[in-house]
Amino acid sequence: HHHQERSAGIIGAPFSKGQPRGGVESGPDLIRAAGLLQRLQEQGCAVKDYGNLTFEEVADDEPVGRVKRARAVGGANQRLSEAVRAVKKDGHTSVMLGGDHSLAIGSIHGHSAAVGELSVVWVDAHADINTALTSTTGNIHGQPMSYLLHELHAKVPVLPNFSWVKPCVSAKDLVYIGLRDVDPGEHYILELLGVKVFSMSEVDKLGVARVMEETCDYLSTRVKKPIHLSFDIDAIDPSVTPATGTPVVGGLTYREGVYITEHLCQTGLLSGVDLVEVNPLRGQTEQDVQSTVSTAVDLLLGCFGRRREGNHPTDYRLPEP
Ligand code: HAR
Ligand code: MN
Ligand code: MN
Ligand code: MN
Repeated sequence: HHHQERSAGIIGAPFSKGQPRGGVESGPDLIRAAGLLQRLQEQGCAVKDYGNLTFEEVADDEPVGRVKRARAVGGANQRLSEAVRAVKKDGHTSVMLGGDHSLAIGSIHGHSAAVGELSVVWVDAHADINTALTSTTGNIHGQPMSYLLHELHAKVPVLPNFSWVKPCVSAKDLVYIGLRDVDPGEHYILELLGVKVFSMSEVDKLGVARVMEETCDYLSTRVKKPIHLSFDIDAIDPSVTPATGTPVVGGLTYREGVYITEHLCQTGLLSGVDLVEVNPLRGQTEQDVQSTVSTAVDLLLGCFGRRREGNHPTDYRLPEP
């Protein structure tokens, strides 16, 4: 059946300073150029494009301890948080096109500021839960969840331009899917907080259908909170989505990725989505970039009611001869 009741509010966040590789700031325009808006509309989804955010240049963004570009990342996320909050106030499901995964700080913060407590489904090869002090790289795209979790508040220093960030997610409301490259400090934190994790081992063991059933059972045991899906394209196997900054072998298949989005869509609770870490400069060939971008589009279509069995409008009429 038809889903005109769905509406997507799209925010481009062309930002790359949460990690060292240029190119990921082109993600939003590439995903749009691949036809995201038209294809969403064709499947009966209302779409409003809020355009791309612009970010201030920060002079003298010196490392804070090991953490790189804290001021730029803090400022960009503050702007993004306001933008996501506005999209939610307008009544849309927010869609944040990254950009690197540090942007989840502002996206989830703004989503929660608008609708209250969230469930977060984080689909990624990485846990992105390093604190500023456990991170060995200093890249903030490996840290966003640490700024958002109530339980880590006392372990996280306040970086310059981060004083606006207030933790807004509880560890019990977070589920990871697809992990296969987790740092020792991150593994310790996940165990300490008892976070629900479906690593690639669990995907292998249970299959994606059971992983999604268990994910939704787990998240809905108490009250049903709006779901924020933060999808890092590197969750998918690099044979399918090679154009990304930190590819890790052994990832989700295209079909498993799409299944995750279809299942979350069918809960009716999907309220905010991030699609991050598409980096055309990391592809070896044009085909690498094509495959990565078109997978990103298909994942987003799955979030808004696309079914592989096919769709038709509720008012569809067979032509009479
Ligand atoms: N865990 C490593 C770090 O903290 C690597 C993070 C990698 N990158 C991402 N995030 N794409 O999902 O830097
Ligand atoms: Mn339906
Ligand atoms: Mn990530
Ligand atoms: Mn990742």
